[in-house]
Amino acid sequence: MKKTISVIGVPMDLGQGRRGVDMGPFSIRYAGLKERIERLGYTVHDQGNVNVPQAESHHIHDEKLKYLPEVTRVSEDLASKVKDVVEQGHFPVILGGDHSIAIGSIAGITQKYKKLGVIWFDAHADFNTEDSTPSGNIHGMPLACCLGVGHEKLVNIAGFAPKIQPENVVIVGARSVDRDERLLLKQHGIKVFDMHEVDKLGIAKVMEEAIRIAGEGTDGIHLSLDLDAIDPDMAPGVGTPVLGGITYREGHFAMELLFQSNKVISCDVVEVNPILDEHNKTARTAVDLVCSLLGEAVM
Ligand code: Z70
Ligand code: MN
Ligand code: MN
Ligand code: MN
Repeated sequence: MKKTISVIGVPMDLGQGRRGVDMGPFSIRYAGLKERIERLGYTVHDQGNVNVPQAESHHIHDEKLKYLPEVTRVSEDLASKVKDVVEQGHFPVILGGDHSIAIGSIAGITQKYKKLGVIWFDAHADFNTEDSTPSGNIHGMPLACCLGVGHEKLVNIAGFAPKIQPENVVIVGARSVDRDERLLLKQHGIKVFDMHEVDKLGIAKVMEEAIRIAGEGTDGIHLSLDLDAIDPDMAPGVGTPVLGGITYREGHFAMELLFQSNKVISCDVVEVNPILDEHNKTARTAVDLVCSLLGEAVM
């Protein structure tokens, strides 16, 4: 019996400065997510969207942690929804919204999968704190928060910290990391396969290592897929496109290797912004990648 997939939308744009990423869940659904996954033989439950406050109705109180109370509230809500679906044995596919939603999704998943491995596919490292951030945007902080590094409100979502251990975490695709953020990564011993590493070793070797780091001795792997990891030619609809990313084919091959590992238990799909996109290309790339992750190419 195939796993049931639960889709949860999080129309979150408060973790960064550009409008439109709150429409990510709609654009990914519009690109045919449910139908495409059903065609692979899975049952899909769309759980709808988590409620996210409108930016216009709130103001920024702390320039180093923009919309902290609102992001905290959404994270708690998302964590409890994700916990419910993993307890039912479903595979959650959480649709952003900006990457700050991973704070809540991982807080939900780790209530069942206590020793979780995480593969963070991203052009960025998302390892800033309120002290290191150049922007005050919380979407630059979620990975650190999951490791217990950062503001106590964000670190303690769902009432416990840390959610994950540095030895089970790996970043793939990085090519835009801030100077202080780099020091934090080193200090906490996080393995980063940046684009230099992907060029040098090839995506197959990088993924083999990533699956080992996140998969060995853990209860499962969570894939946190930021579409800006993919090169802007196939993923132009993101807040900060960075040249020199993962190619379409490398992305698919990585997803296929993850499927074959049989260890992935959940994923986030984040930073798709249809306002900045070209005819929903980025959402379509996202759906294609999720389908490869679920075994489309190798069945
Ligand atoms: C920078 C910051 C960032 C996108 C994450 C950028 C963060 N490191 N940008 N995802 N698109 O502001 O913390
Ligand atoms: Mn206010
Ligand atoms: Mn990110
Ligand atoms: Mn990013």
